[in-house]
Amino acid sequence: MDRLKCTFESRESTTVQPVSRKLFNIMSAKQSNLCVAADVTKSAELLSLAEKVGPYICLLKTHIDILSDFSTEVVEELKNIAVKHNFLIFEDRKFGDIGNTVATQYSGGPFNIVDWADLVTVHGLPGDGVIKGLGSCASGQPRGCIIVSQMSSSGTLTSDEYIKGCCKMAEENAHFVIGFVAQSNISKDPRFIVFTPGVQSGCTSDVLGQQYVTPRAAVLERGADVVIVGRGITKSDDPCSAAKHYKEEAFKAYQERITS
Ligand code: 5FU
Repeated sequence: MDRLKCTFESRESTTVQPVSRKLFNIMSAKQSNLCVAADVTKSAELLSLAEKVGPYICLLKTHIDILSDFSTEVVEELKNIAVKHNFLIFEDRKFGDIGNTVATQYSGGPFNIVDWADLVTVHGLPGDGVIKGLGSCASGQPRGCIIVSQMSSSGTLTSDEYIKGCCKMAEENAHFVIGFVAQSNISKDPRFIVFTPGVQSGCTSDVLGQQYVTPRAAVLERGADVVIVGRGITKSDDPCSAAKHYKEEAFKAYQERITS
């Protein structure tokens, strides 16, 4: 079974990983493969954005450490909004240290990420101790991670060998790894979900090395399952309509892909 040709619905039954299953289910039910990168710096902005884009997304991605006024209340409120609009929460923490350190970062500190984020990102660089460390904190809650295998930024150091290593790590730790952040079709395995950031229509880069492709190119040319859109939505005059537009574009491209 080639990942690119399977429906999200059919892929749900290829895995027992609880967060993957839930995400496939949401993507099919909401007809959305859009993740919004909610890169805002105030809690009120984060909650207001989540309410506006909630109906159109399968996932909301946070960088919780950029909030200048973080409190446990904001994540409680975010969890309520996620339940209300049926999306998952994804903290893009990019854990990249030894297992023991990431375990304490995940389940402690000011953010206690394991308590509220369904998904987090990890770098493959440390080896699979990073995954085992995070997995040791989940204590029965449905949690998972995504391996950052390729980045969207110019000059990224992710060689082919590195990417292969990340894929092997995912296969060997499929109870906790649900997929990859990638810019190309790095895995045919229908269990794994490919998330592609660096997506925006009508803009090809920013001034700090970010590189963009359109949602259509991400899904049809690069093999994205989920497109991650940040400023294309958050900086738009109307984030709600922008989210609706990206949702429709990305899902249409996915439908074309599975039927072509
Ligand atoms: F792993 C990656 C990557 O390779 N590129 C990214 O851009 C993650 N990102 C994140 O996606 C980045 O940290 C932002 O949160 C988001 C992209 O935001 P933009 O505003 O659409 O450029």
